[in-house]
Amino acid sequence: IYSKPSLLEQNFSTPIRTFIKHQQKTIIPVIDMSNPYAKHNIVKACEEYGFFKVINHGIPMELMSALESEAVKFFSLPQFEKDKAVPASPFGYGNKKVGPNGDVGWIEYLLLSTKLDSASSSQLFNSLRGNPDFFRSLVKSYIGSVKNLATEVLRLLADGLMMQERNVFSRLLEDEESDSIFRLNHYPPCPPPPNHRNTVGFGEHTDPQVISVLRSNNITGLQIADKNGSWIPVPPDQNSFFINVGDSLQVMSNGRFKSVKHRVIQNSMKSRVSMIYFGGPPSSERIAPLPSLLAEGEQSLYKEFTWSEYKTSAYKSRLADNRLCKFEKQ
Ligand code: GA4
Repeated sequence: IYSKPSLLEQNFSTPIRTFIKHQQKTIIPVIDMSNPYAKHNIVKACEEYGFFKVINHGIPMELMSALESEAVKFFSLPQFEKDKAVPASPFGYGNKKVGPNGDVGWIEYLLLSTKLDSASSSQLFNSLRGNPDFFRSLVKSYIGSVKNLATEVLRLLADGLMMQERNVFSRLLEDEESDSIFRLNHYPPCPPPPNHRNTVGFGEHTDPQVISVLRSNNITGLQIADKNGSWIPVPPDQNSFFINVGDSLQVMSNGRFKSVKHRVIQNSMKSRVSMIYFGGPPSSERIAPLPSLLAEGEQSLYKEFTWSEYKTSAYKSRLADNRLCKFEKQ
């Protein structure tokens, strides 16, 4: 059932009360997972921002900090040791280069498939110095926890939309064939450039998947673009998760939910470390607006495609490109 925004507003007697304040303006929504109104607040946040912070998520801080410190150990190795790791094409260690098409940033990272038991994953972990089995087991429990959080958020989203199938979105991530990715980023400190401009850590882009779950240490850098294209700094919070809508969810909602443009600016003298789970669909999944979300007479804004077609096209694009526009109906 399509709930008209006006109806939703009426249900909002207890709307999103908690916001992150920025320069006297209220912006980034905060979703309290223990609040019975969470489902409505998630719908609203996905519509208005495509981005929100999640608190009372139930994931132990120890797990986040244990993985962070393993990541820090790896990134603190001498460069020649890190260069022994499998390169990030597609999965492995990457330094300064982002993606295959010439994008660069002030960043180094480990990009992993969430299929950690595969032969290629074993090869990757074995190419890392230190204790690969411990590192892998930490990554595994962390991915398990954030995947649960992501699927819970997606179930609440379906609930908030009053959809009969509560798992319409979450099943994509739960599927054995789900093509999800995990990324550990390290933005090393950098001297301010002489022109007083910010150094880009990770250039502006939208995430192609369904949903992304980010956790970082308490160092600033993440910014999201608002409706007018202005950059809004997201105050970091190492105890919480930040969730953003990806291109696939934008399509499934026929543009009702916004795949938020975001970037990371390296303007600090301290290292920023982030870990992001990108929940994606199985390769063969057809990505299209859900019929039950279309109002009477509402047409799909997008041409049909499968996740594998979208990914192929995304990997031919530059980071800042609008990847969905190729799939928009004229
Ligand atoms: C953006 C979201 C994820 O970090 C990522 C990125 C991927 C990469 O770093 O290899 C991409 C980028 C991301 C979108 C367009 C392509 C692919 C770099 C790039 C230029 C892992 C993903 O899935 O898409």
